[in-house]
Amino acid sequence: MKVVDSHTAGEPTRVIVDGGPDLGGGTLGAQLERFKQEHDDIRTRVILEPRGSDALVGALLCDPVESDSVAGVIFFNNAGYLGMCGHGMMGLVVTLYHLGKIGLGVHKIDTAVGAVMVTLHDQNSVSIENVPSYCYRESVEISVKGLGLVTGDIAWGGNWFFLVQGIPVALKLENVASLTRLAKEVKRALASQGITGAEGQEIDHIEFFSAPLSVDANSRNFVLCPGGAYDRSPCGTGTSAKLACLAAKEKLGPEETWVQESVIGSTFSARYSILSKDRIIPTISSQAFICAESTLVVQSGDPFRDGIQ
Ligand code: PYC
Repeated sequence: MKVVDSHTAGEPTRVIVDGGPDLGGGTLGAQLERFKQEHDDIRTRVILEPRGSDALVGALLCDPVESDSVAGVIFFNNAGYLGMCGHGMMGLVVTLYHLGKIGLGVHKIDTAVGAVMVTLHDQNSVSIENVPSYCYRESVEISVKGLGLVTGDIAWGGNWFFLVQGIPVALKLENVASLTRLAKEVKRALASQGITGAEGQEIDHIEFFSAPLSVDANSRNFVLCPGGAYDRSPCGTGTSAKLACLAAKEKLGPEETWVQESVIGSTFSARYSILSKDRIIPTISSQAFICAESTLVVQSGDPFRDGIQ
């Protein structure tokens, strides 16, 4: 299997460019379901140690579904499958350019949750127009072990997020272990108190916010991903969820710039346009860099051929 690795603001993406599973066509939602049911060993082989790591997001390059799209993609990680992934989409776009499959300019890419318009400005600089995003519930109170009463918003940005401002631990790299523990408690509390996305979906991303460290940013975040790893980037879908909440509270106007800083200090620049009364279209910009072009090998007798589970 041939893969190309990149990172977007520090968060890694591995694109399967050749030798991936044959998912037989149809919508990307149907192909994702077939991937999950029939080829989950490929997900674990690509993502888990010893070939991958918990932080890695995988992207299976697929044929486009819509006639004017340049590619399709299915995202996955150490825990399962993602409808959309912002940093991963930027990684995919620089990968397609690196492989000579697209040029600079505007392109459309199909995902399992809808088509996404992307603009490649130069070999590393990408903007993505994310899927419609919205704030589902504001100021939801939950009781969390180790934190007490916590108030947060629930929003969709291509994945489900619980967004909390003001955690009593600084959003710094040296606090990642404590932040991860607290975010897991928040996730557990949401599940045990029956708090879900709009149609009962699990809220599988937890996002903490604080004031930024850089004078050029508006906010700093820490994002817990579904498999327990933290996002090294400011999280594309998480930044989209944040914009949806800011828009709902009239704290950021259409086309105003919001700079979101990650827990490692990398940034995404973001803005939105209005789609309808309660839906926005976020545009997220950053840089992604190619790190490796590799062939994943499985030797006969390897007890960890499908990853360390
Ligand atoms: O950038 O949307 C994102 C993302 C989701 C999980 C990790 N990164």
